[in-house]
Amino acid sequence: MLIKKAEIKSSEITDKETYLNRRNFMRGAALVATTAATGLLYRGLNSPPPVTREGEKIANIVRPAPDGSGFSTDEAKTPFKSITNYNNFYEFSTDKGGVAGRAQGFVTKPWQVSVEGLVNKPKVYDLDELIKLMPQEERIYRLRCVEGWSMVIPWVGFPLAELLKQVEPTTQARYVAFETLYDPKRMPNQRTGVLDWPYVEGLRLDEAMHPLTILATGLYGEVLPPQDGAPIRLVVPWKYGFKSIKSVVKIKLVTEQPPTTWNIQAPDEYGFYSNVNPNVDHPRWSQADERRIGDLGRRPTLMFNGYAEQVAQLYTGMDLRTNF
Ligand SMILES: Nc1nc2c(c(=O)[nH]1)N[C@H]1C(S)=C(S)[C@@H](COP(=O)(O)O)O[C@H]1N2
Ligand SMILES: [Mo]
Repeated sequence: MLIKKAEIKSSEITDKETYLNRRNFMRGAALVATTAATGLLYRGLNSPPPVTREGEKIANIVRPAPDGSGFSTDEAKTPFKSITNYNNFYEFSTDKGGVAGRAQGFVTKPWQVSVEGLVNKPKVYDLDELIKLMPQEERIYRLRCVEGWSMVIPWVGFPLAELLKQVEPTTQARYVAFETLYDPKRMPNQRTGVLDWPYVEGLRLDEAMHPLTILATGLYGEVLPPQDGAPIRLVVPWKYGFKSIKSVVKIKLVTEQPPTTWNIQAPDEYGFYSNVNPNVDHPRWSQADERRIGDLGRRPTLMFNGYAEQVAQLYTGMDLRTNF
């Protein structure tokens, strides 16, 4: 079973390499397409039309990320169109070009997030109420997928620490466990066994409290599109993209290291920590470089995805090869 699931993942890898080329190729192919057979091939391989901007503006972005704080990169932002049409969100599709179409119309109102476990003040937050409570900021972060591509995304969100402070973790709390919505009626791919549902993730408490760690509710100043994890998703910029769990409904403070979806799927390939690390290869491919979406060539991958100055001290004394 594990091997079978791992194979699905491996076919995804090929997909990322060919995405942009394929689009260009299909554009060319469409010009010479005269037969019905080619038409079929076209519909089979080409991605659905890109989702256009129709997002709702976020009203209460109270402050931009503080200047010179190292919180936002000044690298070129990845276009909205790419951020919202090249997605990993297995609840909707394992095809990165197909998520946007299948997630369209995903109903995110009302939405509740339960913050529970080892806390003095557990609470089920109504999302609208939570957003009003929290200081919403823009944070321009690099996102680096374990598959070897990256983007620069202008998120809107608030530090997870602000929320955790509200519920007062007890002294027994050492980890934070996150859970995505489980509702196969709304997330159709949850009817398949491609992953164990619901998608789960976890952080050590100090990682969760780090000021770079945010819960995002928007991007490009607009409400988060469904395909990017609406209405609220985690963003941990120094870790591989899969740690940044989407459409979160539960946040639980616990003592033991919680299970995480990709570690359950393929424990030899995906560890709990999953810090971006160019020196520790994935068993099936190098992690030394990456392709920034929109670029032709590849660039070197930076330690902790370029956030070493801010986060390296969280891991002093740890062997990052064993704790991969
Ligand atoms: N619930 C859930 N969260 C998820 C995923 C997923 O399949 N399901 N994919 C992860 C992976 S592998 C990546 S790279 C990022 C992609 O985020 P983006 O589509 O907004 O770029 O989301 C992560 N969060
Ligand atoms: Mo990913």
